[in-house]
Amino acid sequence: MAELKALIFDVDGTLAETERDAHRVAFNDTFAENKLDWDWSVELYGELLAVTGGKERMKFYLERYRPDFPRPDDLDAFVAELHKQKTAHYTNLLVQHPIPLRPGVRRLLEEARREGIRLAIATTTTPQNVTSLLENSLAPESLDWFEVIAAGNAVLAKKPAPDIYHYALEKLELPAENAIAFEDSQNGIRSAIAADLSTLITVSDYTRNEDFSGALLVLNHLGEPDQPFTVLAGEAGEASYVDLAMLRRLHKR
Ligand code: XBP
Ligand code: MG
Repeated sequence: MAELKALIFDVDGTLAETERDAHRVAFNDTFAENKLDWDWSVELYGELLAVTGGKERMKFYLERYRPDFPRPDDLDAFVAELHKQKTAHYTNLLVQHPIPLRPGVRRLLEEARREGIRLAIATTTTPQNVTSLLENSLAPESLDWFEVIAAGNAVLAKKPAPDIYHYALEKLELPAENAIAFEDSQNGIRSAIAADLSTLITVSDYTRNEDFSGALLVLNHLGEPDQPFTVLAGEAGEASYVDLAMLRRLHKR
């Protein structure tokens, strides 16, 4: 069996619960500022998350929910400008109100660093958003903890396409069998599995009822010594929090 050499993390929903109180709020602030009568409720946003990527999500919203909205001549440019503003709102928001990392994330990243396990990120979100989350919620220099940050438009086809994971593996110069992916959503696991990666799921607020067939394990979170995880699907053995020893055991199976 191949050795475990790298951990590849999704960002939104996996490292932190960023969707409802950060991405969604940044979209709504942008819409209000542009005097658009678009207001994404917590519930509607859950439906819009079916489409990954902020620009793609806005276009999906117009198609699905707003046939009445008069389309500008250049819709792509219009959406791109809104998205630029949304990114500015989002990154400011994370400075003003840092979103905490999910249980076990910091501990596992720190253990991986101590043990020489390589770290990477594979996400749909914009690179500035990753930087802002890491700097404000992990550590000011923590961007350097990751050898590869595969994000946003680095690839043409976003998740659930495998492209962003292929890209991350290519940059790591590793075959998929040497890594484990961490995801929180069905789009995410579809992307990782299509790139042949073993995938551990920690469900998030918006994704707990999604289909995670093919996951190595489905947990409520990574757990801490004083905050055990709950197993939602799969076999975790005796462990009550995810550490490298447990990941190596899972990876061997
Ligand atoms: C995350 C996303 C992102 C963010 C918005 O998906 O879908 O689109 O909601 O980011 P995943 P941008 O966790 O699967 O990577 O607005 O920067 O596109
Ligand atoms: Mg995610």
